[in-house]
Amino acid sequence: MITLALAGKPNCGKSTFFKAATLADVEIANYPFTTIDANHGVAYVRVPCPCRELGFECGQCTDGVRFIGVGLVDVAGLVPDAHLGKGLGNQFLDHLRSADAIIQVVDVSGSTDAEGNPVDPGSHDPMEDVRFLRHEMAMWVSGIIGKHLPRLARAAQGKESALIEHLADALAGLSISAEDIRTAVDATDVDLFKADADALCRFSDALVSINKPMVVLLNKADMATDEMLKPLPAEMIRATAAGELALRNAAAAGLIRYLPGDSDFAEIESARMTPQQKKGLSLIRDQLKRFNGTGVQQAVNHAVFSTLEMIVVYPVEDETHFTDAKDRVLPDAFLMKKGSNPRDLAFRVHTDIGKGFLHAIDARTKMRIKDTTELKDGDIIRIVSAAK
Ligand SMILES: Nc1nc2c(ncn2[C@@H]2O[C@H](COP(=O)(O)OP(=O)(O)O)[C@@H](O)[C@H]2O)c(=O)[nH]1
Ligand SMILES: [Mg+2]
Repeated sequence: MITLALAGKPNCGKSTFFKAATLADVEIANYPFTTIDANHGVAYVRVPCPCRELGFECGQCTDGVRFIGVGLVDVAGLVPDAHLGKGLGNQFLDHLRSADAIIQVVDVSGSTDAEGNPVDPGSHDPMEDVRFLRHEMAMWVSGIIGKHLPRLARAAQGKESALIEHLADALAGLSISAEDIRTAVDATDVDLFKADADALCRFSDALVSINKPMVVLLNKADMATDEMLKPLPAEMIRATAAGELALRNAAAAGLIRYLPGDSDFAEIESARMTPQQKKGLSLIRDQLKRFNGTGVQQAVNHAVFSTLEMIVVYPVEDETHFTDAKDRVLPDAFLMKKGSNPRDLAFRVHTDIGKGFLHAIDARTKMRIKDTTELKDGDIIRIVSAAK
């Protein structure tokens, strides 16, 4: 499963985001180090379900909206110099290992300092936090590489390709591949045999951005003025994790109708709401209008579809009725890397189906497609396999 990690300093709203996105019960409190262990949960990407476009109801989606699971890890707060063991130090960086991408949560209201302690709103520059996380990770990777490099360089006897292979073995625990290393070498022009500490940092920084791409979430935007937000890069997602959590709780309690990622909600039990609840919801509605949603769903979707370049593919066994053997309509939705082909899909369904792969059929056109055809987002595919 694709895994996203929530990283950032203490008190920026990671656990609030995690709880909202997973509806899991984790501690949320206004002091540093609330989350001591990484919390693993399941969040969802939101996509339009193909059943509506095809003119039927599949029974697997909510009003034509499909939610597909991705792993989410709530990494406990990182403070500057964590790579030197400050705060809870390397333990947190270790939690980032298996992540495919990182959602960096930033307190954009500027009401917490670099270590997450409450300060006057607007008195801390959020861009400082954006820079520090990348730096911490680069320094951490650089430390690991520096420890192994002299020995590996001797073993490689001047051959760069051998050194890259050895380094990939040493970094396998961080899910960094030889290909990632090669890309970082090419991007920085660093000679790994002669690299000094500076060059190694530069190289590590490139390696981290290739291997752990980041989406920046400007959280607590509800407490930030337009003037504070305006200068910040447009690709950074304006968000209110607390708003999303309140909406999901209200929806779970049956008070409102709201699907994660909606840009508005409908009140369905107005009579049951206290004046406070009404007021709270109305304030959240202002933020929904201001940012066209709470930013939580947008961040998960952005990480999966833009940053990681995934597509959604629907495998079926019967291309006429879009069903599986149990007559379930559009039973599965798989996230696959862009560039995947029908054979990759067959292996994803089952190793035996992959091994017995014969050909594939596009269920929309009922036409056979080549095993080398690149799958498109939203494709519905029947795999014909010798294995059944
Ligand atoms: N105003 C506002 N407060 C938030 C938001 N998200 C989280 N908070 C508050 O910030 C504090 C720290 O949140 P928490 O999720 O525990 O932060 P963590 O240490 O990064 O996990 C809590 O008091 C939250 O209620 C938000 O979007 N807006
Ligand atoms: Mg926390």
